[in-house]
Amino acid sequence: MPHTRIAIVGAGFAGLGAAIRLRQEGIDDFVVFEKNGDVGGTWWDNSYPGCRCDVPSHLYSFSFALNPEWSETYSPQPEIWAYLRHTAERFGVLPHIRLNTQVSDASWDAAAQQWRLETPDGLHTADVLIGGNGALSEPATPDLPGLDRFQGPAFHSARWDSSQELAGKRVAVIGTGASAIQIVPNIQPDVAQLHVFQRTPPWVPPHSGRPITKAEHIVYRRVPGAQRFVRNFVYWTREMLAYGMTKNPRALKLVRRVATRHMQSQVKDPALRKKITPQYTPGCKRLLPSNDYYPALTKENVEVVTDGIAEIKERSIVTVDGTEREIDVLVMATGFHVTDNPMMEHIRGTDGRSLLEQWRTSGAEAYLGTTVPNFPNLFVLAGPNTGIGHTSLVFMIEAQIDYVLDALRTMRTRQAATVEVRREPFEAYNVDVQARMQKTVWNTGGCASWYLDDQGRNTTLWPDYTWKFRRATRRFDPENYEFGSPVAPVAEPRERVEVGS
Ligand code: N01
Repeated sequence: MPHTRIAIVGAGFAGLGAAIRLRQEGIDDFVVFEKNGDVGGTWWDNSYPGCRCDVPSHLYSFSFALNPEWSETYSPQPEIWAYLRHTAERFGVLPHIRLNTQVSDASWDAAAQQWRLETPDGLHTADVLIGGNGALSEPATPDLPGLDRFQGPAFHSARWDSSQELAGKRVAVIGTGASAIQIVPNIQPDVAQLHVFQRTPPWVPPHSGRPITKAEHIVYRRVPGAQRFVRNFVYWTREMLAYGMTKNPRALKLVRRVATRHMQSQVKDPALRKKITPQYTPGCKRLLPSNDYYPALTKENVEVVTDGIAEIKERSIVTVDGTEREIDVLVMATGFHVTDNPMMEHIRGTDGRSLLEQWRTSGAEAYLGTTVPNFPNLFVLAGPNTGIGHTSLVFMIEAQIDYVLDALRTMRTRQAATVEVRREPFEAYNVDVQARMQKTVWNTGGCASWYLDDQGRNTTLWPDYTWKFRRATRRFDPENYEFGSPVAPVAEPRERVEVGS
């Protein structure tokens, strides 16, 4: 059976970042399993019109691979994907990656002290498992009566069907989240009619994105430290938002004022304004900066529908007020399975129970978002309570990767075969996270969001400044872990996988 010291699941920012940093540590005995046909994770999955990051690129990139060539301050998806592909190549991790290889199950084998991974190529074992499969990887399609009866093209925003010509068509977009507000202005000029089905309006402040000038490119290429200076500046200005979101939601009044003025300047029709004015504190759901979303809603071929959807028919959508709208194409910009990510069901720990089963009553919990009792040698990247609503997730992922590398070093120096977080620090940590969460805008802002699980518990976001997470993960803390000694040598020699160059 093929065996590596480490197996990584996913080749997005998290999995690639881990792979690169392992190589930099001189560790080559690892493999990355990626379900898609190429690297990039969410930046491979999402290719809908107008897809771009809403965090500035200087910050939304690896600290060890700044890119002086970003064309805009907020990069479009093709550029972010190309950056990830190029970075994977540049740091020599491509030979480690098995594309089109979905890990369908991962179980801890207590006797062998290994993870057993089921892949389409058969079983693979690894001493250590790093989960980089991402929170926004499983599209959620709405549970609408009659959806399967629809006769025209219907697809999720993260599975955009570019073979479908939208020009001249009647299109429905369900949802008004981060994906929808980028799709709507980008398809509006081409389609005959656009029905935007809104359940909850977003707060939309002005967008500050702009092209990066030639002069800036020259400076970034030639002046060491210039881009890092801008990155730090962006980081600290973004961190100021964390004060309002996590400490004092009243401070978000300014955001409310700016976003309200933005809407008033772009939307003149009072009836439309009324429909799209949110009734919750800004930041409770993700803030969605845009300069072209509101103008698109005011166009003659666009209708914002706020009546709930009662039924989908072969060629139409019927709302609860009985109105039937004929459509040709249905776009579901309806988000992802985050707190109910199906992968949780397929990772099994010491007692054979899955993460889903372990988390059923408590909700998703990990120590520093990374390690879980009963799941030895498992490190989850972008795990529970590591998401953020105001800055770059790459910052959090890199902090976790440093922590994992230090854990691996500690295992080596202690000659430990296993490492598992102790229950007391794990519980104390999660009590503290939830206590801090009570003050945040996500819990007090009066909205429902994908940040909360079905018990209303926020298991997704980090409830503080991100530098505090960085500080907490800077060094591995062996006192909070149990270490296991190696078992007796395995009788049969194991087949080693040749990976890496
Ligand atoms: O998904 P969402 P998303 N009937 O869950 C609605 C990242 N991201 O793909 O608000 C009718 O935010 C739902 O309504 P409601 C970013 O982290 C980043 O847009 O629940 N409507 C909502 O309007 C983001 O937060 C970028 O009432 C239904 C929408 O669908 C995350 O991905 C770009 C419905 C879903 O919004 C997810 O964003 C894109 C139903 N049955 C994504 N079910 C950038 O960096 C759901 N909705 C720019």
